[in-house]
Amino acid sequence: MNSHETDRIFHVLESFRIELPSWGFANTGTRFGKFIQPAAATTIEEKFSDAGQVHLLTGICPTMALHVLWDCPNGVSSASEIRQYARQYGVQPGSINPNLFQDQEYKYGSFGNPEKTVRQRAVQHVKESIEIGLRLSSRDISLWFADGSNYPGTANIRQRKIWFEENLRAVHDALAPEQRMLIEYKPFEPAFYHTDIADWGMALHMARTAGHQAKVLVDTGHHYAAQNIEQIVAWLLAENMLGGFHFNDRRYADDDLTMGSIDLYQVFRIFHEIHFFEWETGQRPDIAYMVDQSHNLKGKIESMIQTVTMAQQLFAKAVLVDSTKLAMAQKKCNLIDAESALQDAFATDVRPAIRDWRDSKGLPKDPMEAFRESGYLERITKERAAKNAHNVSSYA
Ligand code: RM4
Ligand code: MN
Ligand code: MN
Repeated sequence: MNSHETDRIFHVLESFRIELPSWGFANTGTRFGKFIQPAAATTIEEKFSDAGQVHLLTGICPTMALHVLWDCPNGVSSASEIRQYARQYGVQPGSINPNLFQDQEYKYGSFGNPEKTVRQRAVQHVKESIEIGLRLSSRDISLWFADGSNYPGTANIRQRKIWFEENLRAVHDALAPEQRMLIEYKPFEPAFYHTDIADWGMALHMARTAGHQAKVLVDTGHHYAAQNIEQIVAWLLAENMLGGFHFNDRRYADDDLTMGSIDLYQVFRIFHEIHFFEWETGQRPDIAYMVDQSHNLKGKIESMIQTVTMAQQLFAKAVLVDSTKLAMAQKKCNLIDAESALQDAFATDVRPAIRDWRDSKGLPKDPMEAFRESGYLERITKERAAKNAHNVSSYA
């Protein structure tokens, strides 16, 4: 790697930040069962503490996403406690995720529920989440809806679309000017026939209908296996509608596997579209990079460090694509040169440059090694083992 490339990497790493999910530190599982880890976080304070460790060692995770039902049990009055933990552990509250899928009332949906009182309750919950966001000075409200139906003919799809439009407008109206609303989509699960916001086109429509502070959130696990995610990213960038990502990997469906564990090149191609957009337009899109993973079998903090360092590597590799050469090759339909521009960058070992960047910031060159040497895991395992023997949180 030449010094120009190292400079490029140093430059992009300055601004690359990725948010950690609070639920990634708690005991989670699959619909078949949960495997308890003695070191898993059992309280919101422990989640902040664990996220604080990841940030301390990597330097690029200053925020943690909160799930309202799991992390703010007292609604808006949970805010002061959370602010205190944020101060104590050096990680700020990140996106606020309302929970519109777990209560019994949501059996037939939330924003699309045929029962008006349930729809109102769901809207109220999102408004409360917006208020929590305001009190925590957190900007983004992330909306994921489990709404849908399991059997043909059982739901009025067009009517539900209208309810979604109305309710999304209503909650958008409650946003403060500095807040944003991110709308996530997912093709199936838990609904297995139709999902109300099933793909990026529907999410885009809903975001546009809701108002100018609404954007689309791309969860990389929420696509059919063969879908071209980077094309979706390119289109959303072109439309100025890409609000953020939930990163995770998958082999089959929404597997929530570690980012880059199955298809590194996919993530690289996504980052490339973003860098290429910036190079071409001179604009810096406002994208919230977030992790949405639950590790059932791997150690929670270690897998989070693994994820974050992988994200950083793939982001750095993507910036090495020679955009000038690529644009020229595309224009001339020089297919092999265009394709090689991506492949050459992907093949570059950026790890030495990233280690040097960490060193320049006073961060450990190898965050995983530093974590293993810190004794943190041994300490929390001792402290939490007894609590974890009885404490199982829900799926995340
Ligand atoms: C969903 C979706 C949401 C996440 C929930 C727990 O599949 O990815 O973003 O909040 O899971
Ligand atoms: Mn998600
Ligand atoms: Mn998901």
